[in-house]
Amino acid sequence: MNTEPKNVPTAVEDFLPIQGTDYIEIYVGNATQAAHYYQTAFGFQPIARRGLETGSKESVSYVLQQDKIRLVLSSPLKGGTEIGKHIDQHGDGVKVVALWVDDARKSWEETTKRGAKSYMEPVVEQDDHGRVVRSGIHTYGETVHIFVERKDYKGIFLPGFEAWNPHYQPTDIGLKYVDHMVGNVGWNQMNTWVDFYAEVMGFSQLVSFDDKDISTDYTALMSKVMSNGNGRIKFPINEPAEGKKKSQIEEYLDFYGGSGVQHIAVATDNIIETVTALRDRGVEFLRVPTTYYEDLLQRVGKIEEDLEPLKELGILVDRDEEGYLLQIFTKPIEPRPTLFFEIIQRKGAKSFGKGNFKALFEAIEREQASRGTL
Ligand code: TYF
Ligand code: FE
Repeated sequence: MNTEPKNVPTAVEDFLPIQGTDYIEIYVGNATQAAHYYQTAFGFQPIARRGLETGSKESVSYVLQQDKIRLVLSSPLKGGTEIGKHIDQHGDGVKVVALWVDDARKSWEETTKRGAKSYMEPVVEQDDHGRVVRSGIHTYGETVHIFVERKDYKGIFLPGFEAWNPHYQPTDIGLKYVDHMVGNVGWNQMNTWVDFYAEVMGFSQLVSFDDKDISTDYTALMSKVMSNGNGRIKFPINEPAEGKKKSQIEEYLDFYGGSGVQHIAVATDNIIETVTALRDRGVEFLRVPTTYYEDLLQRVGKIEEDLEPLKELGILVDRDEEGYLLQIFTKPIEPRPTLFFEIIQRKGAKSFGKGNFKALFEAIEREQASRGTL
């Protein structure tokens, strides 16, 4: 692993200050049922919606929230739409990673002048609750970033949406914020997108992993983690590498039909409670062999959690110089082996669980083998 900081910003002003992830929009075949899944299984709360009732004739969107995490689930209401084509090409998948900014117009200007391809010129949307400015740029594959400026807005989500407060409101499961979102990009494209985040968005590189970190027996990949100035946005970028077996990244690219978001890592303050609830609600996780737990405490040292529930749930632990982290990965949540979620609890550690790669990637390989795609 290379921990030398690259592209470290000097004292110059951040040209793209970002407050956090504003929302993640997933294009899905059936937003009505997907909303039920994210409420029931993941404990998201219904917040707002847009559809035929609000005069939206082409598409429907449901907005769900859990603490700082906001999901938008969108489906077409007729054939031939942009959303429908996206679903045909990619299956259900992340279209928009929206970033909360103070100035959406400036964000668009600063990034497009540095080479970003515009997705949406700055637009002002208004209703009784104030005004929102949004703009957007393209990133890898068909994925886009939308900049959202909401400092003059008091509404529930965005103009055009109505409050949605159905009877059915399952309890939340303790998910707090988006920790990181990972992009899988095509062969030899990692550095192109690393440069994009550095030059166009002013991010810097936190760490990199290459195929040697991930022993040749395991599906090979390379990864670099890009972060914005205040560290609230972290985007690891993976590319496949040549290995003995078909890279899990290549499998993703084949099924997704190109580059796209591979996983959304969401943070909790109590991973044992959160994962217990997710499992009870039907979410399935990757499992490592129980031998993983035999030498765990020798490897990571003293931890506050009891070993038994970690082992029972299949939660992984890793330590770095600053502390430790606990993490677990869901199986793909779509018919295609593409998008999945990571649940993460950080106890000081700022890293991404490198010590777990071997066990994790072997678990992924077993899944690939069961699909016949290895
Ligand atoms: O985000 C990360 O880097 C970790 C590890 O296919 C990881 O969650 C990396 C690649 C991958 C699955 C997990
Ligand atoms: Fe991750």
